[in-house]
Amino acid sequence: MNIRKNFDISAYLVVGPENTKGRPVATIIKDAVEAGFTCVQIRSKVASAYELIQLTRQASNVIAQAGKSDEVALLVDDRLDVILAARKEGIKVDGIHIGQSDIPVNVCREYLGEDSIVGLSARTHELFEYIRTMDVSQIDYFGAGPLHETLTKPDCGIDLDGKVVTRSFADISKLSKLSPIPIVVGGGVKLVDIPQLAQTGVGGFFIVSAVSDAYNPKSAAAELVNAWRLYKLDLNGK
Ligand code: TZP
Ligand code: MG
Repeated sequence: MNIRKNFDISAYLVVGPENTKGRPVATIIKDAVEAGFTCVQIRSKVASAYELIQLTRQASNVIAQAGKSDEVALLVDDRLDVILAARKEGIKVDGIHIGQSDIPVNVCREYLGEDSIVGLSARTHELFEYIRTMDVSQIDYFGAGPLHETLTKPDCGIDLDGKVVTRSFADISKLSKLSPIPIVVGGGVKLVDIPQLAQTGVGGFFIVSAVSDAYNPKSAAAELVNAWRLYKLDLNGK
């Protein structure tokens, strides 16, 4: 089964041990997947390679236990080494998420193979440039944002003068129309943003704290998924 072909970025959880208020990462992932999240990314700037491999193993097991290994993609942020090591240990990891200062797309593609997912984030104005000038055939989706300033990643969207530049729904719609590949938007996204975000035409939303910080992550995740489905349906019905 090639998950790259029916990859769904509509409800995309990004999570690591620094985001869960001390709760196990695997439990948050289980809640999100059971609530209908369609993609999971392990992201940690503090965990060791060993811990990241363990987290990836647990995430892969949780997705398998939910019977969703063929539909919910498991990605790792930045760490090509961790993905390759995890695969060596027999863990099903579906791909990588990188930024523009990380390992280049073509290198990731070469090491991970044609069936893997490679996602790329960049600042929105850089994405416009990227779409105009670069070959996007090796990339499966773009990550864009932030929609709002976020404590989870305070430097997200920071400009040359040190100010955070957030993205309007109009910017996001424009990007979505121009992009030959799907866009997932994150950075400060909360439940109240979902109706408008769904109307921009993007492929989905990515979330850290709205799920991993929640008192009840499973019901928070379910509300997000249901809102997205509802407003997408509304859009398609019009
Ligand atoms: N990349 C861009 S913003 C962000 C990442 C990982 C964090 C988003 O976190 P939150 O808590 O959903 O604002
Ligand atoms: Mg990165």
